[in-house]
Amino acid sequence: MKEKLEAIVGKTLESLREAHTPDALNEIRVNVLGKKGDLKNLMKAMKDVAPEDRPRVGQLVNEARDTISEKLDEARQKIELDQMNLRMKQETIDVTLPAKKAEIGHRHPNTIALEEMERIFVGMGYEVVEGPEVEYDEYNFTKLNIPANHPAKDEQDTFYITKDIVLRTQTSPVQARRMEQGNLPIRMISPGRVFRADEVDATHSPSFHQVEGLVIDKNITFSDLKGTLEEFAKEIFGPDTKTKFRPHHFPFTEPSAEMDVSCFKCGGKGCRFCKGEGWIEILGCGMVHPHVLEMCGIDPEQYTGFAFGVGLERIALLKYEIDDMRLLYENDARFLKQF
Ligand code: 2U9
Repeated sequence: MKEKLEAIVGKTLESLREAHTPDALNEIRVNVLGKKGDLKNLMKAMKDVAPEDRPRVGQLVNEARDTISEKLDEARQKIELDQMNLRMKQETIDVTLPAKKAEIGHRHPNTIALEEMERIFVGMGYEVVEGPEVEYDEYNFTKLNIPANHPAKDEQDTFYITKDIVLRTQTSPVQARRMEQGNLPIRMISPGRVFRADEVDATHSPSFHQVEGLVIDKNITFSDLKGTLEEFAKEIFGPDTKTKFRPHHFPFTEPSAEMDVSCFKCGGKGCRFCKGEGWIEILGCGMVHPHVLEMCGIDPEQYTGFAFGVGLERIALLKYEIDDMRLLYENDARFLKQF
């Protein structure tokens, strides 16, 4: 019996030396100490031991079990330590490496300019209304006094989805829809993306942004238009800014004008920035054409109104002195961070 026990202990210690994983240890534990393990099997042979020898043999079995348990525990601790050391080696962090910088984005110059414009007009009591970029030809052209075969349709040549549906060339259809809803008076601006079949260059892009404005009420006159846009110019380009209105033509306004502002670089004397003119063209505007009012369900005998349209990129380029529109679309954070 004693020899058998010593053989089991010896064999177990030998296999423990070969075991390098918790699974291997577990297997040894089950094979030796388990229900059907070597020690249990040996215990079954107790019945063959003389009764007077049984206590001594029992003690030997207990000692053998204790030794094996102890060695198993030691082996487990050693394996855990080895695994930990290996992980520590593999997962070492090089604290001398430069840390990865968290890149923080920046508001786009268009967004900064738009928020500035919204602040100015909301301050004057205007609502900000957005609308669909894909529009019916009817809302983009016809209701704005640009019927089929009108030459202005050529100027604003756009992308057709179907014969009747286009990518809008202006945000005016948003105002036309608002007018149809009634609920007068109206004081609104409609910012958004517009599309034209233009070639890309320093001042053109097939997709750009506009902010259009519309005021409809009783007794609105050209002086309301001038006062409002003068105030806007002073707010956005500085209090010393002067304005000049030149006659122009748009199908949807009558009379129509373009507004120039005095050059905010040279104060109007003429410099490289304003190409020696002293003035910079900013926006188009005019009194809403009575026929447009009518087509949008408003009685031109009772109501009048003014409208204007600004290229958002144009404002951003001027305000931040950027000389090429393409820079606005490259998404280069080093460029965008400057504004
Ligand atoms: C309705 C009636 C009239 C909007 C207007 C302009 C003048 C204008 C251009 C500025 C630069 C377009 O982005 S741009 O190329 N816009 O000159 N827009 S008046 O007039 C309207 C709008 C809606 C119902």
